[in-house]
Amino acid sequence: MKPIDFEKMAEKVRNWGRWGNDDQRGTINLIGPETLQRAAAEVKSGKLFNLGLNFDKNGPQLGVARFNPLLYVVDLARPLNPDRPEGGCFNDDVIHMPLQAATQWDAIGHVHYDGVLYNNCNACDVLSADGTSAHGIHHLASPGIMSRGVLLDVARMQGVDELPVGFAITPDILNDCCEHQGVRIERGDVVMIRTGHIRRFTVAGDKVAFNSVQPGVTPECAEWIYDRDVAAVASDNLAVEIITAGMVQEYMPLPFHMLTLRDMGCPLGEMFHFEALSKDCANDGQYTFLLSAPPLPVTGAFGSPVNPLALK
Ligand code: UVW
Repeated sequence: MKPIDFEKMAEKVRNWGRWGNDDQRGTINLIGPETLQRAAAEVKSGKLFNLGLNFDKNGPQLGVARFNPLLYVVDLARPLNPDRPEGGCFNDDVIHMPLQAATQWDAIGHVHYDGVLYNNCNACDVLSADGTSAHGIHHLASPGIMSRGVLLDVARMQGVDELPVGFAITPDILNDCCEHQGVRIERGDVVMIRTGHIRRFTVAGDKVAFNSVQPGVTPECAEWIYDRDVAAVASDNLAVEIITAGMVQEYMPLPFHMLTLRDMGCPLGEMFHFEALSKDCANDGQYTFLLSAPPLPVTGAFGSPVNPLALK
């Protein structure tokens, strides 16, 4: 992406100051009582869908820094009364995991560029080895992320289980998908974009392919999100945006991350699992639902695991 195009887009979508200079919640501020009432009105049949991956050692991670969750049992069949081991017992455990290990929210402070985070916060002033004092995930956990969710099933619209790895989801494609499904994005919605890419891990079991080049949205979709006052965006791939070979050499790698998180203050949900929901939406034609996806209030963290629920 040419620097000039990026700068123009960044200026357009920048929400700094929109909710005050001390704002920590970005576009989650767009979710008010009216949005939640509209979200609740989407509940018609009582069908409930889980949109999360399990957190365990068989997760999608390959790396050393981002590794799969490790569970340790620290108390096993421990008697409440040590003199009566045949009496009541309990089991306790500890988990060691990157907050980005599987289905997760990126906090607004997850990325920055030019030394500045969302709302003009200087990175040197707020980031430390203890986390961040600005735009940490805990700010999105109170009261939490709940809204109307809208599934944009791009893979299904294209007639495939998984979009090809180089497939770029443009604003025109998002518009086509809305029209195809008969939905309109409203202020405060959480837009959930299905690429099918997660199946390369969940169905084919190919973690290398899952962590490699992949389909996703183009940077221009940040303007589309901004124009519709979307509260958050989630997808079933690794990074919401398209990942191409050699992207790290570009002027601004992960441009959609930078435009949404750093400029717009719009949280990103990654590795959401839409397969069961997608089938049901295609069957009943209802692509909108009540979404409950509260992050864990980990103070000063750059992200959080989440177990999102969609209720129709
Ligand atoms: C990076 O890889 C930097 O971010 P994410 O996990 O949000 O895709």
